[in-house]
Amino acid sequence: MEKNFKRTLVTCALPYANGPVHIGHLAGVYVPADIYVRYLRMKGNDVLFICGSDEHGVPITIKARANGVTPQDIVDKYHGIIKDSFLRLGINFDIYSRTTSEVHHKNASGFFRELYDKGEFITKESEQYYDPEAKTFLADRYIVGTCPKCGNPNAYGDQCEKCGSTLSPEELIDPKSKLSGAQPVKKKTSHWYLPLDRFEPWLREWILENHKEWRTNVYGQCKSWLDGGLQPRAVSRDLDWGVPVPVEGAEGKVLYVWFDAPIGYISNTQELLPESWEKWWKDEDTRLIHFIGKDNIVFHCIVFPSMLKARGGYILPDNVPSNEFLNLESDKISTSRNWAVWLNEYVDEFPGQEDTLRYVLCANAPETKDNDFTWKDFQQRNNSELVAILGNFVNRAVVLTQKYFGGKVPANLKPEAIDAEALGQIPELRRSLEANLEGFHFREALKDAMNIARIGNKYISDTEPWKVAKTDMDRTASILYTSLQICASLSIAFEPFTPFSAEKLRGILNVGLEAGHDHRAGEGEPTVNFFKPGESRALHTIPSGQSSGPGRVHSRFAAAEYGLSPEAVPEAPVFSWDDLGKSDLLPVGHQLGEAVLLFSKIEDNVIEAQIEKLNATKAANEAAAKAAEAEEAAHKVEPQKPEVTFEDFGAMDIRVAEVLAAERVPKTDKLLKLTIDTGIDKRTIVSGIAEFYSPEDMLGKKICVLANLKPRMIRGIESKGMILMAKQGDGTMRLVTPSEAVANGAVIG
Ligand code: B3M
Ligand code: ZN
Repeated sequence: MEKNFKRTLVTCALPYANGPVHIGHLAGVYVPADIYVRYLRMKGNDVLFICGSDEHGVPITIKARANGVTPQDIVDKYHGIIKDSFLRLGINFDIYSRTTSEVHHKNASGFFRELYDKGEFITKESEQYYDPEAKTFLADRYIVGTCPKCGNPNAYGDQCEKCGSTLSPEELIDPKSKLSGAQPVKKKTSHWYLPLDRFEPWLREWILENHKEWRTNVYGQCKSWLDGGLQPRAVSRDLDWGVPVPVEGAEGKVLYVWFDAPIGYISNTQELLPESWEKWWKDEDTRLIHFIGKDNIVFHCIVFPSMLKARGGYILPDNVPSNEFLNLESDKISTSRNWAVWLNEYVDEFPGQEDTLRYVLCANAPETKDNDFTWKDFQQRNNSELVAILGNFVNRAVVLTQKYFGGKVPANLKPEAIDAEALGQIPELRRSLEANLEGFHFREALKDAMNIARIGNKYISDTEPWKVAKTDMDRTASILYTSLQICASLSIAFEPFTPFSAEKLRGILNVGLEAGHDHRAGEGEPTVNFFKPGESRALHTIPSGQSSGPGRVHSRFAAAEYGLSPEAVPEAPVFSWDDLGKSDLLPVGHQLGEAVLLFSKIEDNVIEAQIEKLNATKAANEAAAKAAEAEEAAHKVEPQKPEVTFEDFGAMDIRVAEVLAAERVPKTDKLLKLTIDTGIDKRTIVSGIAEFYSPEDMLGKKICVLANLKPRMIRGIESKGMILMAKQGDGTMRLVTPSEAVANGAVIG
């Protein structure tokens, strides 16, 4: 059922603007999406690449409260950080906007209103927790209490982070509002629901029958949701942060964040292309692809499509590639535990090594199962793959050409079979690379690209031009000619994966690339990114109408743009994707650029510093966990003992007494010898309280004693009776003393 689409709309999950983006997000969503988009553009497809920040939702309001700032402050801060760091990693969205934008508020509001007017919603009244002091309804996250499963006193109304149980606020023991500390009360509230059950038969057919090609994890999740039966889902919330519900009498209610966020894809398209956005969302010839994380599957495959279907006239996703999770050093990535590699920190700490991260995250992408990121693996892949294979090969080919042929591509004077053999393997790898990219198998695709470099590296090692040069310059010329042709293919194949290095390589080879057109400049004629040979990134564009395929035409155009005469532009070839695998890409006599290193080695101390940073985080987390445990233990209460009779209790003679003298029992840590006045007599008691009280503390204290306990010899001292102590959950003990003046000998009971 392959359909020929005219254009492709690619969206990436909108990251929550309550923290920076980390490697888990990148590996799961943004790196693969960017690879895919770059590839399609190079193939000449018309692609629109949409993303933005998700700026509503309860976690943002909670973070704002915790920091004593407004939600707007939080989203302003993180939107800026996220946007900037994506750009610095070369994730080239056509637009990265935000759901607090005016366009989005209007659009999301309008979307709701349309469904409302069409009668697509049902309303339901329910009882929800309400904070009578703060006078507001409480989101589940705003209610804390004791977990009924594990006793954690700080469980949330939706989840216990200690034992991982999913909870509802009703289940919490002793629930409290996070806002005021007040005990929440149940109050009636009414909300709008999208009756997903109505869409179930249609969803079954659309997904289970017509999209069997979706990844097994995606298809499987959809199937289990559908098999479990769909329920109406609330699309509004009682909250003051979000898109207000555009209905009379809905004061204090906003759209549920998962209702408004996916509409953000449409809003951001509208913001970028106010005149022509509809063709991207309403024309059946547009292919829509959502790149998402696995925790977003239900929203993108079931809820959002139902919303679009209810609205009518919109296209639906053709595929929803979703990855599993990436772990960090064998531990789950966690924002709250700061267990992550943050993109904004990475781009600051590894300038010029953006591609290493892109490469490692793709090589290690959790496509079919959860995967682990380790700094050692990161170093290893950089040093023994990027540096030792790709970088080393290119460097040898170019440096030797500089050395023997003045940096000009030599003529193929003395070809041998091994040359054709090496070059002959590339077209097959290209086919595999394309099939893998088109099938969303990015790890495999990267292996294909890397295998081209392996072929080159092996070829140059086997042919040893540095030795041949001593005796046979004609043969040396052929070897370097062949090597440089492989380099030219690499400059094309690596553009989707490691765009900074691919561009550097084109500078070294002194060539250009047709990277396809984007829409960053907004409307109008699609344009072709022209990478001027040897010049740094992105540059200038020329109207696509004037581009007529690969060749030298483009450099002439560039010349004109730079005010040069076409003749002044050297014979610089400009490649397109279709050139990948050709064996005569670089013409004889073509002057190469400067031989700079493509990748640099990452030293042990750099990796150690990163591991050190994680260890510090781990230590801080452990200290915090310990403190929490101690706090919890202090509140732990022993279960009740078996029943006793009135008589059992009455048999005990408990009295108030006074400490007359106190000293340590020699050679013990725990024992105090006390002389006490019981009202009946003065006697000696040995008590194990020296850990908590010094002899001076005890002097003159009124205490309670069990007076008729059978005497015992302790360390050679006869102890007559026992002092009553209160033992706390953490094992510490405090004296039980009468709170008012009581005479010695007074009987307790
Ligand atoms: N912000 C959730 C997430 O980052 C959410 C994605 C929205 S996509 C419309 O997991
Ligand atoms: Zn729990």
